[in-house]
Amino acid sequence: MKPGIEWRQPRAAAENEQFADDLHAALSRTPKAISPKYFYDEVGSKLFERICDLPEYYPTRTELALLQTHATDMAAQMGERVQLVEYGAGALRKVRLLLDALPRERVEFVPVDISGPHLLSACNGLAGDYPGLAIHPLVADFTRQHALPARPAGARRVGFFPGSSIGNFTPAEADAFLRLAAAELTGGGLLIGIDLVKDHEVLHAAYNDAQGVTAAFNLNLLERARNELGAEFPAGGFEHLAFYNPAYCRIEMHLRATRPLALQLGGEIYSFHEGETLHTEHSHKYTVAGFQAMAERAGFRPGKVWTDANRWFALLWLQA
Ligand code: AVI
Repeated sequence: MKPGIEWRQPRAAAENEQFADDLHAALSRTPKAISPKYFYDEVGSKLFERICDLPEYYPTRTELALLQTHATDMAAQMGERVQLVEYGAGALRKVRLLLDALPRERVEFVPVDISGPHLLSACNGLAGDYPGLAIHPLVADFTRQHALPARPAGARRVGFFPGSSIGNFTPAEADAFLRLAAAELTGGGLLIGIDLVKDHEVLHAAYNDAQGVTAAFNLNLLERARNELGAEFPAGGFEHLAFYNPAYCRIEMHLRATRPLALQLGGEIYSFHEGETLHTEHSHKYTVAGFQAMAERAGFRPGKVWTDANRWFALLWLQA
């Protein structure tokens, strides 16, 4: 680990138990459904990075372009002295554009992520490229209560939640996250990326890429269950399914049984009929006005909005 990074301990064993409990619960309910947070082990995080570079997956490059063009304006909303908390930090690629626009000696950076090894390697890379930057990584599920380091004297606490990761929450989870963020960012604000409602063909292609990287990302959830929890199921028993559901303005990802089969987990047997699915993710698409109304109900005051010429993606400043 590089000097200057204060490391907070991961809780790996507890996380594994949680995965087993959640998978049992997921397979017991009708329809079967699990939280997408279990995509992101080390393999899953790397597959997600590959998704971000796919030609069909427009959100990452569109958001990066918005950050490149408007980082100075975004940084100006944040203030002079900032404790910058990135929720679900991942590869720490986008935050660099913000950090470049903020005075380094007056920023403390707190990346929060559930995947410890991935966060550690991303922080080491960042520390090498930004000498002198105070970095305090925190391994945690940021949707639950977590203990952020105290705010440095005179600093505003500002959240950064890019990538439209909020789209992966249910509306109730999104509301709960926004309320939690509004409370812990009081006096500061939140810069958040959201994916906008658009042509269904564009959306369908983004989640059904020609190289099959999204399929591998989805199927990795069951590979984790096999490797980490000893789950047993037939090879080729599940396939990737992703489609746009206009009733809920969301892409849905599922793992679909290719034939009638049994999945064994910790002494329990869960049967799937042919075509039955385990729902693994939804990815909500918003309108700017709809999202701002939700943020306002949670305690934010909507501010500036930056969007691309196609209006495919937006970054929103929300005052807390
Ligand atoms: C992380 N999240 C915003 C991605 C999305 O687009 O919903 C996850 C993803 N799933 C499939 N491709 C990308």
